[in-house]
Amino acid sequence: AIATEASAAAAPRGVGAAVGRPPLRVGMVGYAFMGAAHSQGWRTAGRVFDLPLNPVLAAICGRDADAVRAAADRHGWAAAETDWRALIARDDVDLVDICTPGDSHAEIALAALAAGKHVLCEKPLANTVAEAEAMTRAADEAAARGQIAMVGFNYRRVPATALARRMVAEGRIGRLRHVRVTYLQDWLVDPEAPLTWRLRKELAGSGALGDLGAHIVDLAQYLTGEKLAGVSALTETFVRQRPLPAGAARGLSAGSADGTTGQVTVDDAAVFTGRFPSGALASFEATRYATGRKNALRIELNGEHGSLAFDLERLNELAYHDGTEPGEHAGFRRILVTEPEHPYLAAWWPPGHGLGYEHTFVHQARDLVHAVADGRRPEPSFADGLQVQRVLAAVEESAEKNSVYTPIAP
Ligand code: SOE
Repeated sequence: AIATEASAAAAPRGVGAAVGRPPLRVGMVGYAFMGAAHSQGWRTAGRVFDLPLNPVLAAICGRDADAVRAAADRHGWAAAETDWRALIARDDVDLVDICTPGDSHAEIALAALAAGKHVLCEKPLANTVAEAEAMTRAADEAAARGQIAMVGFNYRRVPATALARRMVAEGRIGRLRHVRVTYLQDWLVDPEAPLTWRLRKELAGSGALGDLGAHIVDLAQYLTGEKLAGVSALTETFVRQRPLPAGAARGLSAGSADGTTGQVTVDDAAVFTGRFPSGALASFEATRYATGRKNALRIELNGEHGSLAFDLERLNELAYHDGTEPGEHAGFRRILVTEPEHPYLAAWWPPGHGLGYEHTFVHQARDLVHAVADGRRPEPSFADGLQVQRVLAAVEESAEKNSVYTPIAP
């Protein structure tokens, strides 16, 4: 046979590897930004990675019949439902993927686990610690029946952050002293930006704290392998009244104002410091008001023997300083994280042909499929999601008390 240009040069190593394997039939609730990102993950994982089960996009669910049908067609889902209970009841759904606002996470996850389904739930796990506790209890009971429950902290699945985790665990930076994390966006800088669901406590739970802070708390704890012992925090809501969206406001800034305003009931920004059990100090900043910063997640770890730094805007790179090198040639160097030896990358493109944001969702789907096939508790588990929720609650409590140091139950 004559190799075509596509097959000879461009095909990723694992193309089609899961096709023909037993199916893992996914039902997804939600079809906005995260729904699109997760669809991409489910659609692609089995075409790139050699998976034991082949993800099948069985059914997608949303309240608006026309919109969910259009989303099903656009993203490749076989069926569309308008009631999540009907989605859970379907015999052709093995796993329920929850991509809705936080106010419905607990109810959907509990029902799905009770119905014998595996569950993937977007972050933050829930809107309150009590909900997250109930979800974790249900996940533990379901685990005994062989069901899997995972929370979607996708930034663990950037090859460079996974490599950083590996390097910390190998002891390459030694005893940890500092963790410095910021997650900066600017989509609320305009005081006329509409009051979408993300700005309403009853729907979103909290603001920048739960949306962005949850990511950086999880990432910091994942990279260090430690859980925060306590925090001191400040939060602020800079603009307290905003125009109400006229229609259904989707995404980060869509929707048009009709003249009436409503109250913002969540934080716009959260700044906090924390202590790890090892004695390392951490600082965190999560904001939607960092003018010019679109999705800027940065983390730096300083240890006794070296440092690691990651910047989501350069996600194929990891900066590493080996402090044991002679001062003469020491300094941060850039590791281009595109080698087949790096996490996730053996299945993708040749070295130097980088990945992007969407691939974190492909890797998330890949890892979850393996966990389901192996009957293994995946990470991050619901218990991990609950612990992050406890950190968020401690941040709120500390901020209410003007930054009083607030311990976090282990
Ligand atoms: C909006 O702030 C948002 O989409 C978050 O909800 C996501 O979790 C983050 O990855 C990107 O920004």
